[in-house]
Amino acid sequence: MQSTLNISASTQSFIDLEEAHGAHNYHPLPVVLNRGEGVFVWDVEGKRYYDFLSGYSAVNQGHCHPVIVGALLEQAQKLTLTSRAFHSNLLGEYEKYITEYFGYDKVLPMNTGVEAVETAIKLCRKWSYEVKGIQPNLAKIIVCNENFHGRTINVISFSSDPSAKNNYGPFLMGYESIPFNDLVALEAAFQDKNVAGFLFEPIQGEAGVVVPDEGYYKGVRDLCTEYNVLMIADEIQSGLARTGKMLACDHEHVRPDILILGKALSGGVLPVSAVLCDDEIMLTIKPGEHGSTYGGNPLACAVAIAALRVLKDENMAANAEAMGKLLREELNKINSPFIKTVRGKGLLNAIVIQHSDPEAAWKLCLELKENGLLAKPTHGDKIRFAPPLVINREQILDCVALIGKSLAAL
Ligand code: IF1
Repeated sequence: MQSTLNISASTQSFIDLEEAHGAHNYHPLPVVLNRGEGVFVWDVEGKRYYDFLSGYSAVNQGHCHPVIVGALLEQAQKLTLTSRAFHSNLLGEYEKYITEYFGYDKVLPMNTGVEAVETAIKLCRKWSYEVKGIQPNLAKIIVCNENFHGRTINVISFSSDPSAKNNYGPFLMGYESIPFNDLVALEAAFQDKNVAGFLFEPIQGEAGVVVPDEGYYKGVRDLCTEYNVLMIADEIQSGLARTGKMLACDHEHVRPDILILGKALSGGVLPVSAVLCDDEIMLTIKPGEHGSTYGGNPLACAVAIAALRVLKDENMAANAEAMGKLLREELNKINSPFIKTVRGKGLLNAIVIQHSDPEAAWKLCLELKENGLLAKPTHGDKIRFAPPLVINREQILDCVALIGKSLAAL
């Protein structure tokens, strides 16, 4: 297939600026965006695209959702940051709202997803020494092969992805990795009395949208309860209505001991993350033992309340469930020889490409771009299809037609 790379001079000039002055830590698709609204983004040439990545599921509510942007603009003119050295009028209101929304005693507000993962790890370890009674510095956390939980040195210490950890050593200890979706391996790991917690993504995003077997979450919950190990669900990508329920764990009515949120907690407007758990765990951290300059800032509180409210007010989980089912059904009807698998839950989906050309997934994404749909390969042969949760039936059918047309060009 000839993937035409007709990049205009204007687009190229923006790309050249990044190339000259920015770190080369990404390899983006050759498109330069300057506007977003709902399921659409526009490039500097005025061309419109369906966004099938949604900012890696940070824009679940749709680009520039008016209610969320409205909350941002209103609060930005009042008070944006007090630091936690002083109280603000919004932090308590936000904390009440989000803890009642998810049914936990307390929340610890942070900013990026990986900061929330680090916070959850600190809470788990502290609880294991001060409540469970594990000997100091012996706490072990079980993680899954092919995990992705962020990019700090501690978190990549337990990554199994060479590109995420190569030449960043020395790494931190206290982690053991087992296969995802394997309850036998999990119970075997729990025989070690020093296990404090099990950190997992309910659906593995970066690994290419790997959905576990029915009953996995329930099995994890039961084993964690039996062995007094904290069930730590990283719902940064799978949460907030993305998989057709408010949380992926809701598909099996399972309640993690520690819930980690990020990304769409702000609707893609600014970094907001959170760790929720009950008092027995949360109150092991005393004043001065953890913090963050921006954690819980009033601007983030206002934005997060709005972002959470619109998820419910606009029934985005139900729409994600219905539109995701339609998307997978219609993709399977394309019956392309190049689609090996279609998989996902709600609007967190991926296709696995089979083709003699190792660059086929990338070339397909270039073709999709030409046809007005933006998506990006993950780990070579998988392409994530995760549009904003406000997408409607007509738009899904339109996108499937674009995908079919692009596949035909492969
Ligand atoms: C990149 C994808 C990757 C996450 C889960 C924590 C974090 C993420 C389940 C950290 C972040 C982002 C990071 C971004 C690409 C994207 C991603 F799966 F979403 F596509 F990498 F796997 N837990 N995921 O997915 O949150 O600190 O980034 O706010 O780093 O390239 P963060």
